[in-house]
Amino acid sequence: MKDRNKTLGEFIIEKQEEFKYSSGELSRIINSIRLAAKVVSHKVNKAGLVDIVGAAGEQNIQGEDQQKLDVYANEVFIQTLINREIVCGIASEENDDFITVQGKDASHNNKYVVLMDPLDGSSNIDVNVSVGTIFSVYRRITPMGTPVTLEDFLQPGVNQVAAGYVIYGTSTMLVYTTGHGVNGFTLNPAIGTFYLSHPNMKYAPDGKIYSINEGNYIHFPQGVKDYIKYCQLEEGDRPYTSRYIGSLVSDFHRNMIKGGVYIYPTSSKAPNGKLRLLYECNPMAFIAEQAGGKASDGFDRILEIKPTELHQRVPFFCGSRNMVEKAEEFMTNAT
Ligand code: P6P
Repeated sequence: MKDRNKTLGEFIIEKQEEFKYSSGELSRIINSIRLAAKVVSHKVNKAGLVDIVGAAGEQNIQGEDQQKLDVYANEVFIQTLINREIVCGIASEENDDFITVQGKDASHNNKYVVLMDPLDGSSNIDVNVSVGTIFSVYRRITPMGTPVTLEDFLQPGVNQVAAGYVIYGTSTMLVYTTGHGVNGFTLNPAIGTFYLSHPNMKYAPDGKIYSINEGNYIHFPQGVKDYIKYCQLEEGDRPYTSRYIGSLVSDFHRNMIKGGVYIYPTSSKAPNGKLRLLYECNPMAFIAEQAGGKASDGFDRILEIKPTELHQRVPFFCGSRNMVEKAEEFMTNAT
C-alpha cells in the first residue's frame, strides 16, 4: 500500500514490533490519543459556534484562566486514556496533582504514565488561531501492583517511550514518535480517519525563521538579545524572518516543515522561562531530536534534565540543529 494512503491504524499495526514493549500496548496508547484528538478536534472546530469558548471561571495551577475548551479537552483525554486500561497514572497541565489510575481490577497493573498539555495555546481559541495537544509517555519505574507515585512522572526525557502532538489548525494532524523517527497523520473529518500525510518528518539542519516573543526583548538574557540582533543583521543569508504564533505546537510544526528555531528563554518576568519541562519541552524535544533537530535550555540538552517538580518550567531553545547551536553560542559567549 502506498504510504500516503495508509491509515494511522494500519501504520500502528505495521510498526508494532518496533515498540520494544510491544504486546499491543503502543496501539492502545496511540489509539486512545487518536480517539480523543478526533473528539476535541470536532469541538475546537465548533468553538466559535457554541457557548463553549471563554473562561470557565476557574484558574489552573499556573494561575491562568481556564478556557472551557481547556477543561473539556482535559476531561476527554483523561477519560479515553483511563478507558483503554493502559495507564497507571496521568499528569496534566490542568491538574494540580497527578491522577492515580487503578485499572479495572484496582490492581495498579497498568504499565504506563502519560503526561499532557491537553490544549496548549488556548488563549488563542477566542481569536481562531491554531491550538494543540502535547503528550508524553513513560513506562512506570515503581513496582507493578502498587499505586503510581510522583517518581514515575519525574523521569528525564530520555526515558520517554512515545511523545507527540495534535495540531488543531487548517487541518487536524497527529504527529508522534516512538523513538523510530517522526510521522504525521492528517485527519479526514468526513470519515474520521487519520492518514499518513507526512512520513518520516525531518527538521532541516538550518532555516531562516526565528520564533520568539520580541515584546519581552528588554527582559531577555544578553545572549538572547545578541542572537536576535544576529538574526536581523543584513549579512549572508540574513536577515531571517520572524514568525511567532503564540502557540508552541503551531510554531514548532511550521519550523519543522520549513526550518527554524523556537525560543522561550528566561526573562526578568519568567526567571525559569514559561514552558513546562514534563509535558511541553520533553515531548517536543523528543520529537525534535527524532527529526534530526535539537532542543536545549540554551546550554544543556532538555532530555537529560532531571525533573524535580511536576509543573516545573525551563527555558526552551528548539528546532533546526544549526540554528539552536548558533543561539547556544551567543548564550555561552554572553555568560
Ligand atoms: P507568550 C501558550 O500559552 C504557550 O504555552 C505556548 O504555546 C506559546 O508558545 C507561549 O505560551 C506563548 O507565550 O508569553 O509569548 O504569550
